[in-house]
Amino acid sequence: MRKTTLTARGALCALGLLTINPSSAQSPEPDEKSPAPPGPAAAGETHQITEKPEASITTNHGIPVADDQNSLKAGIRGPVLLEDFILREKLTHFDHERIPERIVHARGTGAGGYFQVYKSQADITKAAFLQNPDEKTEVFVRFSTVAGQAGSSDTPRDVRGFAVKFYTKEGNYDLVGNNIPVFFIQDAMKFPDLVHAVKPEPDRGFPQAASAHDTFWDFASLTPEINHMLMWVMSDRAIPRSYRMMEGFGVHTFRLVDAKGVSRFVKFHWRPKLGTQSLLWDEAVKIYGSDPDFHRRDLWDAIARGDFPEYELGLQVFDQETADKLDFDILDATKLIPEEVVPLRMVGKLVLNRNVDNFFSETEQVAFLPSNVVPGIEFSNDPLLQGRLFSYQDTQLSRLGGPNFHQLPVNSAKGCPMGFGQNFQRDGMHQMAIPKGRVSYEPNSLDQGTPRENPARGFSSVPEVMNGVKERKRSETFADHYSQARQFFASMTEIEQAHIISAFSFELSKVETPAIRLRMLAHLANIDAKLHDGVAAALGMRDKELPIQPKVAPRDLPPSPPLSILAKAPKTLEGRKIGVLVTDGFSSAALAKLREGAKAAKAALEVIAPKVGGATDDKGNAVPADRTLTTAPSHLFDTVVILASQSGIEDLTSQAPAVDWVRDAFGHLKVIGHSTEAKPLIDKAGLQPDGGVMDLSPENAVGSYLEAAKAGRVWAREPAVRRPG
Ligand code: HDE
Repeated sequence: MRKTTLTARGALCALGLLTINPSSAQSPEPDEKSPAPPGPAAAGETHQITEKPEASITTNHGIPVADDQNSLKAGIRGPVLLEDFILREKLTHFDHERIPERIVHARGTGAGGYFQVYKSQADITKAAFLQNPDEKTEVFVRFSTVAGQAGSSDTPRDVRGFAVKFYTKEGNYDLVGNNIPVFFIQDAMKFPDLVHAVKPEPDRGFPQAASAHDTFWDFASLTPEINHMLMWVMSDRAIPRSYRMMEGFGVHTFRLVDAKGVSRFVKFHWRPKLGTQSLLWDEAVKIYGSDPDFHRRDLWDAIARGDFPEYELGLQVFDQETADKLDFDILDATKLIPEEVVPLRMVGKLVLNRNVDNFFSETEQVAFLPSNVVPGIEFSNDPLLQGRLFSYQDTQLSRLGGPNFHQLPVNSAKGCPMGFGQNFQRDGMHQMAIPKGRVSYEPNSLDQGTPRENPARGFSSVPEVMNGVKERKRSETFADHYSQARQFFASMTEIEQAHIISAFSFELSKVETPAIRLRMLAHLANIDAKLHDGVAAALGMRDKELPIQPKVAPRDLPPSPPLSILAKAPKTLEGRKIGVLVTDGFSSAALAKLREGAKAAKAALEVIAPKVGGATDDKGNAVPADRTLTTAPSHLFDTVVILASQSGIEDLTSQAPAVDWVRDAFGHLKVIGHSTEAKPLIDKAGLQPDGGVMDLSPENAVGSYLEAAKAGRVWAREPAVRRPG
């Protein structure tokens, strides 16, 4: 039965506030056990009535509503009366239910949880939430795609947002990052152009959630600083398997300041406990259609079943001397500091253990502001970051309708006693607080109880000498646009390199203007010959481009293995999903062994049957299905099993969805387990079984299958099913 969220009217009136409190839910709802009583309006209709005043539906002004089904009319078949304030209020509120979606990162999903530091970080920062390992700081996290509108799908090729709001004792700290450690551009001045280029083209309104179109690549090909980021976006990082299996990065260089006022530079990293894993492009495309909510469902389901996603916070802390030795500028957001140069210090864990109660109130209304920092954390002069410090506050004014958006529950500083903030700012749209007294200014002598400045604990910026010529220019130290792009490609495994070549080829094949494709090929030639030649061959446009002369000649930097996902992929099924396709008469013993193994490996297992009612096993037991063949294609699972019986296999082999199910699983490089009886389906799909296709009938075969599945995809199969390009 659905949870009701009606608030007791008495409490509502007494507080004068609309506190939505599920635990006070009293309104009866119909379910199979308690059918709703017939209402007064029309015999035979079912709706819900109550005689308890505290359970009444009311208007927004607290007036109880007698009939929520019918409008007030002049004559039963006559026109509706303007007098009907109940109808007018209901429609007016509905008409204004939507707020503007985010200009970027419109599609996302959120969850609550906590952050806990492993041990005091007092040697590098005075930030209160990084001191006490016994203390948990409440957080709200929102993951997102960037380009698509709020109703788009979860799995396009795109950057993912990874925004964390820490409700600390010293106010809210927002670490508003992405799953990629560098960015497209170096200066905030170019952000509107970048976003206009990637969003649907303005005349036609498409494509949705896709960079594979002319305006994006036109802009990209004319913006050399974008090249490093393009390598990441064309890599598997841009198609994560799950928000639970994705790294996060603060991108910019920030500063940490300790209690003595010593400041050091820092880069922020999030590392998922489940390891980093990506989809294959063909999977991502198919998931786009079969489950557009793939990532938000995955996060919701994991939290709901108690598998709380966890991430470690890692810091790269370095001083000015180290910064001076680097061959790039730490203020340039298109560059990263390899872990070999400045290693990560793992300082604490983030645990997501709460699904939201209401998507709109929390996930939609949350407002992240990179300008929200607490004492002990400060900004660098990165010009991209500096622009962000303005933009986020500004965008909330139109998105959330005024200057009091910080009072929305999800945005309020709930970690500290001040909640809504404590100062002399007043009034404005949607003011929820009722400040008392005569004094709304400072300094004042009329009310000694009003708040005062706090030089000891208050936020103060670390002193920094500033002198320079006022000029609108890009620093020469930002000019090397190719070396780290080349380093990224060189750090990938062969498989990952092939995927990057395929992604460029796919995207550029969708570009209609040949000159744009040629300009991009010229950039790729500056990055890596293998990359260039692979893409040029796939486009069929070899040797036609004019060279682009880099301002700074690209250098060969040493490969950095942590940049590769596959090089550090964990061998585990934890948090992954096994899909088991069954037919009537399937082996109950095999399913039991699979369930046991899945449990031990902390994997989820779903039973898929041709019909939603389930199937009957070889012992005559009815086994319910979690999903059906058509609602659960194999691309929704990490590994699959076909437990068909002799009598059931004939039906499966005659159905295209079943043949596609196994063919796709093979094409997506999954480990496939099957009963001996299921072999005809593999033959029908025309597959050449390899070591990743395993008969589960022999003794111990289920154990071997689970071990093989822990290794992830059967990468050795890829050259046989797909070539780069
Ligand atoms: Fe954002 N960005 N951004 N961005 N960004 C927004 O803020 C902006 C940048 C990021 O889940 C907007 O509240 C500018 C880098 C995330 O609610 C907007 C510039 C990084 C989210 C905005 C950048 C990000 C946003 C849209 C260049 C990674 C979603 C709605 C100067 C470090 C937060 C909103 C959420 C959202 C502006 C560049 C991450 C328009 C001007 C770099 C994760 O204010």
